[in-house]
Amino acid sequence: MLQKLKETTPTRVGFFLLAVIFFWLKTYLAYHLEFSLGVEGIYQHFLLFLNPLASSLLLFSLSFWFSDAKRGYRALFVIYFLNSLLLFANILYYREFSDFITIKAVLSATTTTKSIGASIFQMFHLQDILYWIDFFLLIWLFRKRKTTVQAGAPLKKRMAIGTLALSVVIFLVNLGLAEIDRPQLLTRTFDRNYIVKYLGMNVYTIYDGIQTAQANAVRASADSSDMAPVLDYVDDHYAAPTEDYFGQTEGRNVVFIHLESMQQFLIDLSLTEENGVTSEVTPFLNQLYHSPDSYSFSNFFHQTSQGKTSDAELLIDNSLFGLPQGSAFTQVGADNTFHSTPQILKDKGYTSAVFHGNVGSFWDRDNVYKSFGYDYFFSSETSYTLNEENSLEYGLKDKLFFQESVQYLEQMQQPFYTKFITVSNHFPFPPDELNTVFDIPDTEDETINGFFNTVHYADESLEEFFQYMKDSGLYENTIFVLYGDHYGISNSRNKTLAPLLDKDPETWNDYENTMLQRVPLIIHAPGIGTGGINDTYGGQVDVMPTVLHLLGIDTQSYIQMGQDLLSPDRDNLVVLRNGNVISPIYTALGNNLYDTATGNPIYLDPEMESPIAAKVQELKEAGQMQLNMSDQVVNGDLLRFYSPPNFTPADKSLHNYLDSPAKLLEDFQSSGEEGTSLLQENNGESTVPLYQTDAPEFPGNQPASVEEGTEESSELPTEPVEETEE
Ligand code: GP9
Ligand code: MN
Repeated sequence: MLQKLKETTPTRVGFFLLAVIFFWLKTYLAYHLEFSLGVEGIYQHFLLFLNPLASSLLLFSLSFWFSDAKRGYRALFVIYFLNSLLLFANILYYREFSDFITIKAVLSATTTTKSIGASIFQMFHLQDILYWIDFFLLIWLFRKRKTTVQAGAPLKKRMAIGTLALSVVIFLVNLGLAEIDRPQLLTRTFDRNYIVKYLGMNVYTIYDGIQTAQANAVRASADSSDMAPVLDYVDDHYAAPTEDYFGQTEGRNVVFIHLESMQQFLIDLSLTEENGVTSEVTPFLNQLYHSPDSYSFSNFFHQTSQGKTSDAELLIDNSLFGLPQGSAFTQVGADNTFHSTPQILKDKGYTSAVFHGNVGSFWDRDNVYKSFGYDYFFSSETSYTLNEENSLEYGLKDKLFFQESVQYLEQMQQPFYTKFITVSNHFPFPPDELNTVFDIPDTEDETINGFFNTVHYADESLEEFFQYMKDSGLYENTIFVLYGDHYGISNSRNKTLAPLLDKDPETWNDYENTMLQRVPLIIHAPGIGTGGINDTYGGQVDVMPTVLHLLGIDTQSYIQMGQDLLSPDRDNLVVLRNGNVISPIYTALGNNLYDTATGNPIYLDPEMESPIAAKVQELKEAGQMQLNMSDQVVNGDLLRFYSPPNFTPADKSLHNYLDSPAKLLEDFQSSGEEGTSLLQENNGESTVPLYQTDAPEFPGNQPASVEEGTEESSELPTEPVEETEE
C-alpha cells in the first residue's frame, strides 16, 4: 500500500490531497474516540463526517500560495503539524476538563492551564500514536518520493484560488445544513460542543478567537471613569426595604428553583375533560402560590432574550440583564467580574452550589459559575447517573434529578445558597410514555399538548422535593425562591393556546403575547405568615435585591439594576429585553400603546403633545436607561473597577467543578466537630432514604428483574434532533 501511495503522490497537488484526506480521517477518528459530542441520528452523523473537510482544504491550500515548490512543501508540513498540534492539545485538554480549549484559557494562563501542565504526562494514552503517525507518514513519503518534473514546477495561482473557493463553498454548505438542524448556531453559542459537532474543531477555534477579540476590544476601551454614571444610576434607582420584612429570613438556607419554561398562566389553571372532570395543571405550585408563607407575584415578567436560561440565571444571581444578542454567559461570563449573590453571601458564612442534570459546558456554566463564586457545581458528568430511560434531551428528568441531588445537599455546610435547574419541561415537551399522567389538552398542536404534561410532571417533582425537605428537617430553616425562566409556548402558538385560557384567538394581539411573558415568582419562607399575592410589576432583575433584603443584607452599595419587589419605593416598571415597557397603567410595545389593565389599545396622535404621550416617553426612557446601564456594566466589565465595602471578588482559580462531589466530601470531613451540614446534625445518618419518589425510572421503584437488567451508564443526554423555536 505504501508503495502505491508513493507512486500516486509525487506532486504537490497529490501531497495536498493526501494531507487533506489524512487530516480529515484523523479528526473524524478523534471525534469518535475522544469527545462526547452527543451526535444523534444520521443527519448529525453526516455533518460530523463532513465538517473537517472545508477547513482542512482551506488551511492546507495556503501552501499553494508559495509558487516555489520547496517552500510550498515546507508550508504544507508546517501547517499540517500545527493543525495536528491544535487537535492533539484539545484531545489532552478534553481528557482533563471535558471541554475544548478556549483562547481565553490560553491567554490568561490561569491555574487551569498550569494544572494541565503539571499533569500532562498522565494524560497521554497509547492510542495517541494514531494522532501523529499520519504526519510522519507524510514526511516519509515526501523523502521517498521520486522527484518528477511536475514536483518541482511552479504552481499556478489559479490552483490556490480554486481550492480556496472550493473550501468556502463546502463551508457554506456545511453551515447551511447545520443551521437547519440547529438554528442560530453561531448567534446563540449554546455550547462549544455544538460548534465542534456541526462545524468542526478548526471553525470552533476561529470562532472562539473572533468572539474573544470582540469582547476584549470593548473591555479594553472601558476604564474606571465609566463607572460614574452607573453609580449615579444605582443611587437614584435604589428602593429601600421596610423594617417589616428586612432580615425576616436572616441566616436561613436559600434554595432557588429554576423552573424551566414555566409560565404564570399555568398558576391556578384548571382544564376540563370531555366527561366533565376538571384538574389543576400545577396543584402543588398553586398551593405554594396561595400560602400565607409565600410572597407571590402576579405581574412578574421574564426579561430574557437569546440567552434564554442563561439570561435568566444572570438576571437572578446578579441583577444584570443578558445582552441584546447571544448569551452574556458564553460571551463574557467567564471573564467578567461579578458581584453575585453566592459571592456576597460567602462573607456571611454561606456555602453555595448549583445542581443541574445536564452537561456542565452548556451555556459555559462550568466556567461562568467560577465568576459568580459558586463553591460547587453538580452536573451530569460528575454527579448524576444518566441512562436512556431516565433522561431527556437536556438531562436527567426532574424527579430523579431532585432525588439524586439530596445526597449532596445533606453534606453541604449550612447556611447554604443553592440553585436547582430543572429540565423536564423543556421545548419540544416530548411525550414521555412513562410519565404521561396529565394529557387533557387535545389541541391541534402537539407541542402545546405535551407542554401541559411536562409542566404537570415538573409540579409533581417539586412536591416530592418539598416533602423531602420537610421530612429531613431542612424545610423550616430555608427560604425557597421559585421562578420561571422564560416562555415555553412561543408567540406563534399562542392563538392555539388562547381557547384553553378562555381567550378569543380572533382578537389575540401583541398585548396578549406580552402578558404571556409573565412567569411565576414565589418566595416561600415557612412560618412567616406575612405573605400574599403581590400585584407589583416587576421582573427577574428585581429578584436579587428582594432576596438579599429578606436575608437582612443591605444592598445600597451593590451595583444592581433591579429594585426590591417588596419595597414601597419601587418604580413598578418592567422593561423587557427588547425595550418594550410595562407599567401598571401603560404597556408600550414598539409604537403601540395599551391600557395595561384592560388591554385596550390607546391611540395617540404623534403630532400632538399630551400628558399621556409624555408619561409613556418617560417610561420608555427609564426602561432604555436600565438596559443601557446594564449593557455598559456587562460589556465593559465595569465591576472590576468597583468593589463594594466588605466584598471580596470571586477567586476563579479556587474551583474545578469536575471534582465537586469529592471536594464537598473533603470540606464535609474537614469541618469536623464544627460541621453544620444536615448529615452532621443527623449524627452521620443519611437522610437520602427519606426521599420518596414515584418516578418509574427510579431503581427502587422498578421490579427486581428490570432493575437487574438496567445497566447504569454515564452516557450523556442526547440533544433534540430539531429545535426550530426561539
Ligand atoms: C440546558 C438548559 C436549557 O442545560 O438549562 O437551557 P435553555 O435552552 O432553556 O436556554
Ligand atoms: Mn430555559
